[in-house]
Amino acid sequence: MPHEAAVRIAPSVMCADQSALADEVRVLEEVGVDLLHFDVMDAAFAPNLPLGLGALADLRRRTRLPFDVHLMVENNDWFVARTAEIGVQQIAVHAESARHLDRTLAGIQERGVLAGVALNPATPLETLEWVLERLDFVLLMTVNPGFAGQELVPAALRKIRACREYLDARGKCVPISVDGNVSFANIPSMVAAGAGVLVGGTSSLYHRDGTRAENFARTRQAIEAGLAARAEVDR
Ligand code: S6P
Ligand code: MG
Repeated sequence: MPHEAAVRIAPSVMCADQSALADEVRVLEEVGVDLLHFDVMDAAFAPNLPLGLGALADLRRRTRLPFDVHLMVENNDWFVARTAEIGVQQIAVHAESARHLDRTLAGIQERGVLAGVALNPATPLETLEWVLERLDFVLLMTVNPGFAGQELVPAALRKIRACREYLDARGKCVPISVDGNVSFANIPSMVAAGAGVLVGGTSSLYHRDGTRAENFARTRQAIEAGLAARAEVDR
């Protein structure tokens, strides 16, 4: 499998204490996370409203970490314009809500932002076929969008593996982000299957039993186990 070896860690900021986000971002930067994952919803496409654009803009001024925005909204183009203005580094839009997916991805890239397509658990990988040229990354939902603390959907690992094979077969070395129940227990298999970015929520980075630093170390250990398993398969 010719995919990238480094696996990056992206904490899901909606899982933090929302009254202390500035401190939270400082701690995450100190422990060494790679990027910050922001779930932006409209209570329509996904039934929740965790983070507002004002908070996103204020946090943008407080850290150098790249911002990874996961849009779960109906009006993608409006949110793309607003979040790009804030200075985020990558934006994923859901294929299920984008009426003009190609145009929306082009609009993200024209603003100098990396463009990703997010797929719900039941959405086929073939949805990516005619936007491959626009794709900077793929975000695979391994739970149904809206909430933290859910169980992995049954087909999650099979889909990560299939997605890696699908992209590799087409010469697309772009990373696959995985989002939903990316737990200490699930990380090794997710990484072995080809996950390149781990969105960490209540089941890993925000696990209630550990500090952020302890959870980060456990996440790294789980990644190493996954990379070792991946190397075995590649041999
Ligand atoms: C859910 C959202 C996610 C969650 C994350 C929570 O719609 O896209 O980013 O915040 O999945 O992680 P966990 O470990 O609680 O499932
Ligand atoms: Mg997300």
